[in-house]
Amino acid sequence: MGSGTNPRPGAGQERPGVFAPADDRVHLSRWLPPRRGTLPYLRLGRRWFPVLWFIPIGLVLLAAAVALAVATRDLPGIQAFLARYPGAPRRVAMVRGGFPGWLRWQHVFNLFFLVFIIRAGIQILADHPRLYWNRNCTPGTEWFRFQAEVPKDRLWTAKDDSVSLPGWLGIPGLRHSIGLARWWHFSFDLFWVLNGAVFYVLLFATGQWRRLVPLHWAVFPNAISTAYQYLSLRFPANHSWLYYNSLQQLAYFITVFVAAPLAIVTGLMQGPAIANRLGALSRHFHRQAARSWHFLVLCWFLFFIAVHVAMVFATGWKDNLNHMFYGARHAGLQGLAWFALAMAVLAVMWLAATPVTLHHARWVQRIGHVLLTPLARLIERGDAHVEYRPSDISPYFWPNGALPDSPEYNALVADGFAGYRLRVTGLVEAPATFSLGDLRAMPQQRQITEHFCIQGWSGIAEWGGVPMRDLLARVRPLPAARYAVFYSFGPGTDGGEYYDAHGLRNMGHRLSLLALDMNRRPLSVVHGAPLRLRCENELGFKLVKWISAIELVADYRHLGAGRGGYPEDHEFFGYRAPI
Ligand SMILES: Nc1nc2c(c(=O)[nH]1)N[C@H]1C(S)=C(S)[C@@H](COP(=O)(O)O)O[C@H]1N2
Ligand SMILES: [Mo]
Repeated sequence: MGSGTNPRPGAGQERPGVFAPADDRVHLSRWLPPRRGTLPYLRLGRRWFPVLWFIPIGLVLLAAAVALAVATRDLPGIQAFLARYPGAPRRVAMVRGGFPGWLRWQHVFNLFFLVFIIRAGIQILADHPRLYWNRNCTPGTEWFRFQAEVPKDRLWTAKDDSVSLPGWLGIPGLRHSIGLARWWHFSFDLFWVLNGAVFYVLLFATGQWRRLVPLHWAVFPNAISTAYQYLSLRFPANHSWLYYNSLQQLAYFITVFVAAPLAIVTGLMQGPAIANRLGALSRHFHRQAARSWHFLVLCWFLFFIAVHVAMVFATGWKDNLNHMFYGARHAGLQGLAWFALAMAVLAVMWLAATPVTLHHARWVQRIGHVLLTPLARLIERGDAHVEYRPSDISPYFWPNGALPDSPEYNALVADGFAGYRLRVTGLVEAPATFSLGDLRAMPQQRQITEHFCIQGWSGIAEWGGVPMRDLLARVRPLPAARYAVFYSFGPGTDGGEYYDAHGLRNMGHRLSLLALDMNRRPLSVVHGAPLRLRCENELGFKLVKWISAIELVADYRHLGAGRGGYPEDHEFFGYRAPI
């Protein structure tokens, strides 16, 4: 067991002994049991179609297109078209010097980063294996899923809905391993964006941009001409050393200047701290739209990679590999050798990613934390919030987490929470307990806001209750107090009580709320009765439900495994989660 096994002396003064031991690696026996999803399905109108059908359909269409192109190639009209548009504009701009070293290295880095971004991205998707064009995530309204329909006869939480992936595909494959997958996804995003930024700069500094940026309208007919020539199986001459044909140019241009920026924007827009900054825009370009577009960009990348690699090999693999992996126009097998070496390194990294992540989960979390916390801080700055209209309230709101089932909690439910007392203790001048009546007697605030679950679903609800700033004013934090720790009656996924810590500054935010009501009714047990936290610039896991006590502390490192909360300790989530 790792360093987080035992609560250190003085730990959790408010709730001694509640901390379940959290290890620094993943134990399969203590993780959520595996659950297989379905094959991917796409909804067209009211019917669901298996996505795999589209592969044979696509191949049949491709074969038909090839047959048509072969049969028509010698028709005079076609010949005239091909003569007029041979495959690239006549005054095409050429580059000098072929493929310089920086470009070749960036190409390899880009490939390496993208592979892990894609694998971790699919893992993230598997935590809520449904995509929607509407913002409410109501079951049945998805356009894509790889999970069965949501059962209606029993409580089905978002965690129940998550599915396992094979470890060679996802990182690390386990069900609800999104905490670890996000470190991979975001860390490699960072590398990928830096690599891409250097690429943009060098591209325009060196004239290599001429390869990628179309300068004539004639690229469109020329791209059609190129596609036709490929389909007719008489390929145009390969001039890649000097310039790209119009089809290549368009494909690369879309990938570099459309898909890549779109991936970044739609990724960022899924986080509450960014989405809540967009004001009116977020009404239309909401999280689920961003998520769907993010997935479509993934589909483009997968399609691009498949066609790109196929064409590299079909259009003169020896020269092509020499261009991009050896930097020579014509050479022997050097390009192939370097390519093979890159693929071998990639294969080793590919195979190592999942086992390393499972065995050294805390290190993955630590490294990710160091790389990404400065960015998380930046994103959290300022007052990000969007409030909605009553008509925006979601008809369905996914439930999440394991319900409390202790005798203590059940007794409270049985008497309608009449015996409930919220204890607020720790580094405060005036420790206090509050009954629900006391809390309802304080000034109440109502807010209609969007909930962002880390797993991917979201929903809008109206929350009512006591602003945290008013509660804090009552107990008067001591100068040393820096965090408010929220303890829960509910258990975490791996046993022991759920808890989470929040910086006091954020707790003073206008919309940080101790909620008693959801949609103008007292909280239901499923959604956190009698009391839950709302904090609108953080992901859902930080919004503790079934709150039993609040403790103000100077530091959270002595609590549990010291990462600032239950999912942080046990599921390797990040403490700051604005995205
Ligand atoms: N005590 C406790 N609070 C919790 C959780 C939990 O498992 N236990 N899950 C969190 C997560 S991951 C989310 S998304 C929200 C879900 O709130 P809801 O059930 O009202 O949708 O509660 C958060 N608060
Ligand atoms: Mo969540």
